[in-house]
Amino acid sequence: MNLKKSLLLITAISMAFFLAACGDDDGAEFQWDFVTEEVQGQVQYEYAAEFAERMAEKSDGRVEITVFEYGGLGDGVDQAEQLMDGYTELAIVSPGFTGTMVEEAQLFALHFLFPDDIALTQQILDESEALNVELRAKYEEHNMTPLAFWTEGAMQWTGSSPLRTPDDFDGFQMRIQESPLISNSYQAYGADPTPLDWGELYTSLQQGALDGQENPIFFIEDAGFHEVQDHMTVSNHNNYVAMTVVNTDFYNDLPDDIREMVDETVEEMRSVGFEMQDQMNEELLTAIEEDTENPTEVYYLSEDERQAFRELAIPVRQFFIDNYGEDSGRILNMLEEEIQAAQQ
Ligand code: 6CS
Repeated sequence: MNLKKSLLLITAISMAFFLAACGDDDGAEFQWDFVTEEVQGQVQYEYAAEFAERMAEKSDGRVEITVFEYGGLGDGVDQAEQLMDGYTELAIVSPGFTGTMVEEAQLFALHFLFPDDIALTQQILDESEALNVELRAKYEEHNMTPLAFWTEGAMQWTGSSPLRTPDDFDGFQMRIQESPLISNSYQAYGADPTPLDWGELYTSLQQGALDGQENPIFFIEDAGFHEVQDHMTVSNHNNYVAMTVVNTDFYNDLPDDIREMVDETVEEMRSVGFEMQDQMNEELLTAIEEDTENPTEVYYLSEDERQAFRELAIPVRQFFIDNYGEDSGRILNMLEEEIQAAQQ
């Protein structure tokens, strides 16, 4: 992190503490910060806001949660680090941003791993022992406890040029989240991946510094990326997985009744979060298709076209096992077996 960013971060954290201290007057016994990587109207923020409301109600006002939009507390990596260090209590974290801390969590960067059926994917995320026991333990080594893994939708590509075959990625300047395995996944297609904070992405695409990016449809529309990209490819090459994460010490130190309320709310939010992303992804696909002011050609890859990408993506799994974390092979194999069983 550079000096300017560090100063901004310190100011933002001090402000948060100051506001929390001011809040003591209203009597809430527990005052927590819930940080998200998105802004109002987007899935993560709306999930956290709903979570906060439910906790306030359930606890009769004993728990007050302040929800933070993306932006005030640094980038995705900074936010994960603040949670790990206990500056914040709860966060929605994209595993991509923890790739250098929990190497095994990079498995979410593997393309064509989860089923195309998004409801089945959510069921796997809910029930997987590989994720909810094994990977959770890896995060807990870093003082972060993922309480839920949940989908924000299938990921699609946007580009300044059409993206239909691996050849179209040759030399393509692809924006990625800061995660080594996401980079490997795009290098396998011949692209030139560049990590960048999403806050700077619109301008980079607009100015042509980057050629394209990947995200779920709701995010592409809401962040306006389609306005500065002529093409969108419905590739369903991966699933955008987010995690509801708590600081481990904070969570373990909670009184039993309050911890049970947190767990109960996490359970309730599984279907609420799923519905939120489902509705937003559907509505905003229509919005992109009907936006005549900023026309974007929407292309649906055929199964044969997807197969050409899948063939290049499969060897990345071995690369992941060989290079990222001592338990990556064991956890990935376990997850692949769970996926297979769920599909039968
Ligand atoms: O592309 C990104 O970096 C952002 N995309 C989503 C769907 N949520 C937050 C994340 O930082």
